[in-house]
This record gives sequence, C-alpha cells and structure tokens, in this order.
Amino acid sequence: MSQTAIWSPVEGTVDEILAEVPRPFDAMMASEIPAVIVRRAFPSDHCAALIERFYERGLLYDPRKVGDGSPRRVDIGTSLGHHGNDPDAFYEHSRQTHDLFSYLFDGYEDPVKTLYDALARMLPDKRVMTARSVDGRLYGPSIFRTYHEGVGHYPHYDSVSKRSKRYNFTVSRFRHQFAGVLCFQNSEDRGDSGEGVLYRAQMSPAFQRPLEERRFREYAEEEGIARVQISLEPGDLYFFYSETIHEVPFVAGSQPRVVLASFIGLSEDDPEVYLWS
Ligand SMILES: O=C(O)CCC(=O)C(=O)O
Ligand SMILES: [Fe+2]
Repeated sequence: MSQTAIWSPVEGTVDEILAEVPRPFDAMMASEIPAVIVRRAFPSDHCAALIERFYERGLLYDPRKVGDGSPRRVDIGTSLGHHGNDPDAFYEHSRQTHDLFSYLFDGYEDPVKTLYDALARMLPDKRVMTARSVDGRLYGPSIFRTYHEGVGHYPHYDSVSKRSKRYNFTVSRFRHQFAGVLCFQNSEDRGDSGEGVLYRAQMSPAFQRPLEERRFREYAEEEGIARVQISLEPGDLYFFYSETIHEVPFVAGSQPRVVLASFIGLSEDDPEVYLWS
C-alpha cells in the first residue's frame, strides 16, 4: 500500500476492513494507517447492561467516593504493569481473573471473545491465544479500565520488551506490540477528553525528552507530526500499534470512560500471537 495522503483509520466490519487493507497489522506497523476500527463489533446494549452488572457487584465504583477520594483508574482484570514485579502474585491474580470472566458475562455475548475473534480474523496465518508462561500459567486475557474525571494517559508508548524490559516474561519475546480496545462507555464531554489520540510517531530516542517532560502534544504540533483522534461508540473496537505514541486526554465530566483492552505481541516469523493485559 502506498503512503496515504491523509493518515486516517480504516473502519467498518472486519470484512470491509480486510477488503481495503488485506494485511492491516503490517500497514499499522509501517505507519501507513494509524488504526483499524471494527464498528459495532459488540452489541451496545450488552455494554450498558454489563456496566450495570459491574456496579451491582461492586467491581465498579466511583473512586472519588472511597478512600482518600483521589481520582484514579478502576480496573477489572489483571495488569502486568501493576503486578509484574511479583510473578507468582501476578499469575495468581490472573487465575482469579479467568475464574471471574468465566461467569461475569453470563446471559450476554463475551466481549473478550469478540476482541480475540476479530483479531484472529485479521491475522489468519497466526494462532491467537492468551499469553502464557513457559510452564503454562496464563496471563490476564484482557482488562476493563474505567477512567473517571481527571484520569487519562499522557502521550506514551507501550512495549514490554523495549520500554518495560520485563525479560522474565514470555511476552518480551515478541518484536512488536499492538493494543486492542473495545469501547463500553464514553465520557459525557466528547470534545477532546477521553478519546484516544494516535500520533504518527513510532518511538525513537528523539521523543524521549518531550515525552518525559509531558509536552509531547506541543512538540508534535511544532514538528508537524500528524495526529488522529479515534472516535468510538459503545461496541466499537479498535486496534493500533502501541509502539506508536498515543494518549488518552484526561476525562472531563461525571460519566467515566469504560473500555476493555488487551495488549498483543506479534513477530513476523512467529506462528503464535499472545494477548494479555
Ligand atoms: O484506552 C485507549 O484507547 C488506549 C489506552 C492505552 O494507552 C493502551 O491501551 O495502550
Ligand atoms: Fe498505551
């Protein structure tokens, strides 16, 4: 595929996406496109019903009303980033997540399966599976993240091998890292807040300073780096190369943003693709 004049995501059903870009993950890796968006991948009424269930079961709550009231992200699932320093605790936490997810979606479609199935269809020559340790212990398959007011991500990139350097985890074997994000609920202020932004900038040492100084947004503007905001409705699923700089502008307003997200490890010459959170 040649350089596109405008850097914009390819979107539609999986079939429509594949008709336009037969190898979407190669196209994202080459920065030809920022992302693919599978529209209506999951029923939006199931999103709303599951969120209600999460609140009823105490899995979701407003962090401003508990403890010291400071805003933070509320997760349902296991995060390697949070638990990776203690591998045994990480695998035990993951085991509990698999247990929870085995009944949490009862009566509705399984959104984790939606994410995995869409990915498998776009990578037909790979075996898509939950990441596992050498001795077969599973990582968390995916994670629900809830961003209340004042919560987001400054511009950053994600790479277990290149940034976190967790070489004691099997996922560090992959040369490339992607992310899949399924929107469950948007924040109410859709202006700039709470919707992912991708920059046409793959991680390079030149970006280290502006990233650390948290002025990458201004830097990108000065340097004329293209950026695109990914607008999603509940049930829409997007995939992007997470070694590309991206951010989630901080949520404004009282309704939190809720997504289901997995990381994806992939190498050109590896028949397996691992997902984790
Ligand atoms: O929630 C998003 O849209 C992106 C979050 C993020 O930074 C990631 O999944 O790496
Ligand atoms: Fe990220």
